[in-house]
Formats: sequence, structure tokens, C-alpha cells
Amino acid sequence: MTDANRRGWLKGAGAAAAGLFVSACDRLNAHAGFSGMLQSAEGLTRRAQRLVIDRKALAPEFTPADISRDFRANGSTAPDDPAYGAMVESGFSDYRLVIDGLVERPLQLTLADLRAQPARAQITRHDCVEGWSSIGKWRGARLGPLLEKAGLKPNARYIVFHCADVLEPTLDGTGQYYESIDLIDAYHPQTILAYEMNDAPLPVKHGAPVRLRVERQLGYKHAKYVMRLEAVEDYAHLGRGKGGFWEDRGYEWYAGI
Ligand SMILES: Nc1nc2c(c(=O)[nH]1)N[C@H]1C(S)=C(S)[C@@H](COP(=O)(O)O)O[C@H]1N2
Ligand SMILES: [Mo]
Repeated sequence: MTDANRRGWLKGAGAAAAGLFVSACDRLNAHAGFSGMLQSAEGLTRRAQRLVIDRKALAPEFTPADISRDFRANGSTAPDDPAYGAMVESGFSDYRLVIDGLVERPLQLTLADLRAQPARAQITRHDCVEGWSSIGKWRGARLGPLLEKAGLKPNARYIVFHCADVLEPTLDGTGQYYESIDLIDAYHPQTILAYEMNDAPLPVKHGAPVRLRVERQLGYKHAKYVMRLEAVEDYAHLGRGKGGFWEDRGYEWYAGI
């Protein structure tokens, strides 16, 4: 079949399916009233609702005894960006987390500012697609209240995390690590900008001074070395357009667990 033929055939199939639907509706109207339709619509709603509820469910939390003695570090473990190096030298006193893009009130927060925000601590398991897991305790500012503070504009749909590290040197700059999540994950109660790991300041190898914990997602979504949060309507214009460093290299954008 040529492409044109296939398109024609598909159109025909679509029209036939629509016809079937109409005649099925007519039959329902004639014989069973609307009850059948209503039931199936209700079923759909319930399924959709379950999806939403699942996305809001908490990731399992563990006890201090479960914490891995040697939490693995992966990907970048020491960004070689000079500006980042200078921040490490100064103990991150000159660090400013920028929150901008589609927000009413762009913010620039010091680590002290961030520590003064509504916080959450959690002991969770980190699952990397490479096939390893580690359990750690994280403490950080809840992302939801931070976004409330900045005030998302109505057309904001995703939060993009811009990181300090280049994981793969490229001429066009698309090797810079970045990630994006939707607003369901952004407002999830376990989604935090972590500044502490295992009751100590977040170490450089795990993303100092601030890394994302988005506990219902696989490891690569947990952006380390977060410098800037950008609220966007779409991420197609960033990196290679797929919403994250690893997504640009073939991984799924939605990495829910
Ligand atoms: N900025 C940045 N964030 C990153 C990465 C990275 O290389 N750079 N690697 C990702 C991957 S694949 C994993 S599994 C986790 C590893 O986090 P960890 O080093 O604390 O174990 O960070 C994720 N976030
Ligand atoms: Mo990973």
C-alpha cells in the first residue's frame, strides 16, 4: 500500500468506525435508553480518576535502619563548571535558586531562604534505570508551596530544572543536564528540593547544594545541581526537545514508578 492509499484507507476506516458508533448509539437510544451510555461514561471517568489518584499516591517510605550505608552516586559527581567550582569554594553562600518563566513573581532564593520554606523529610528508595537502588533520607523545601509563592501563570504546564553540569560535551550546548516534570508531580507532597541527605548538607556527588526528589519517578528525573526552575507551557524548545537530558537520548519522558 502506498502512503496515500494508506491514508485513504485509514480515513475510510475512521468514517466506518464513526458510523458504527452512531448506529450503536441509535440502537441504545431505541432499545436501552441512555443507561448503557451513561454506564460506560461513568466507567471511563472512574478509570481516569484512578489514574489521577495513583499519581497522587505516596511512594513507600522506610525507616532509618533501612538507609543504605553507601548510597551510589551516578552521572555527574563533580561538575567542572568554573562558576559551580567557585560556589563550592564559598560554601554556596553566593548560590541563588532562580524561579522564573511563566510565574507572576520571579524569585531568587539563597540557601537560607530555601531552608526557611515549608519543608519535608522522607526516607525513600532511589531506583536507577541501570538496575540499582539505594535508600536515603532527604530533607528539602516542598516544591508546591514554592510554586505558590512564585505564582504560576495559567498557561504554565511543566517545571523545568536547569542544572549546573554538562554531562556530555557538545558544540550546541545540548549536553547540559536538565529535566522537566508536570504539575501533578510538582505538587506531589513528596516532591522536594532537597538540601540535606542523611541529616547532613547534600554532598557534591549527590547534587549540592540542591537536588530534586520526585519520588514517583525513576532516578534520571531527580535533577542534581539545580540552579534554576523555569515554568513553561512546552519544553520542545529546550535541549533536543524531549524534556530532559536522557529523554533527548531515548529515555521515556514519563518515568513513573
Ligand atoms: N544534574 C544531574 N542530575 C542527575 C544526573 C546527572 O548526571 N546530572 N544523573 C541522574 C541519574 S541517571 C541518577 S540515577 C541520579 C543519581 O543520583 P545520585 O548520584 O544521588 O545517586 O541523578 C540523576 N540526576
Ligand atoms: Mo539513573
